[in-house]
Amino acid sequence: MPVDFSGTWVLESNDNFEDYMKILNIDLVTRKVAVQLSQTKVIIQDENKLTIKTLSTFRNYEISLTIGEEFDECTKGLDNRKLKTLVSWEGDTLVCTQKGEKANRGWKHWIEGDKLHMELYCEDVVCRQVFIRKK
Ligand code: ECB
Repeated sequence: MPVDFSGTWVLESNDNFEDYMKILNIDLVTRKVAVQLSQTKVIIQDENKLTIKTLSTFRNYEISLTIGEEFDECTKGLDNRKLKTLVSWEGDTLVCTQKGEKANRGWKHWIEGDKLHMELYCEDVVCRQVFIRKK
């Protein structure tokens, strides 16, 4: 296990989230609500098993997976698409590819100090999120 992402992480900055939602065809009213939200990531990492909960006052989203094994993801409550998802290690970075209707879709997570970094990408759009570890 290169790095342990386990913990509770609170959103500190959310760069370009609006364009990420647009490229996923999220409607205007939902975007206006979602862009204002604080998000909290609760991550449980146990060997090669990973649970990531993304929590907010509006909607929650949770995935559980085995690193290195492709699985079926349905982004229920987000853009409601079906994906073939694979999460792997690239050094100390967790890299996710989400194969489906949208090209070049995925995300990356890495840790710098007490910050959890995330890049969410789809087609030519990149959203950058930074979370701070909750004590
Ligand atoms: C779940 C909190 C955000 C709720 C936003 C509600 C509506 C917006 C609809 C779609 C926007 C697309 C994504 C929302 C952004 C973050 C949610 C999880 C993104 C993700 O794939 O996180 C991975 C990696 O941490 C784990 O699922």
